[in-house]
Amino acid sequence: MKTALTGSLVVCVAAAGIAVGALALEPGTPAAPAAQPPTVPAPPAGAPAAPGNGPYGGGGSTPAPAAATVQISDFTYSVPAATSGSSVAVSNLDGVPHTVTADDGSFRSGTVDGGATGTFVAPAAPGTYQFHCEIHPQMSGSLTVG
Ligand SMILES: [Cu+2]
Repeated sequence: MKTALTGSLVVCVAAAGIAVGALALEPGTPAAPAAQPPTVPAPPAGAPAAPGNGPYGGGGSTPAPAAATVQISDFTYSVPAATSGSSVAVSNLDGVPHTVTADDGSFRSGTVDGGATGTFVAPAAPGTYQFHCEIHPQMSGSLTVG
């Protein structure tokens, strides 16, 4: 019995060995696959127009063609700085006519009806110019020309 048992074990071991050998002879994992494709680079970041530079702006860097507008409301002037020699608009928000007339006569808008818009040309020489309304002497303001 003992011998038989041993023989059986041997057979089993041999069988196992054969099985192992068969496994070892089987083709293993295929060779390393072909070179992997290089990492696909991220799509180039195009150069879309930077926001704010489009035709609709947004950056506020493009001044309106009319360099400045004097607003008149409630018999009061709202005066921005003006560029020498530039055209300055006069927007009369009141219901009555006004004028923008330089005290020294260097510029004058003429009569600007209520709700209308007029213009005058800022003096060429930089400085601060006092002006008034020819229709309402109590109205006055100053225009800084640079
Ligand atoms: Cu007036």
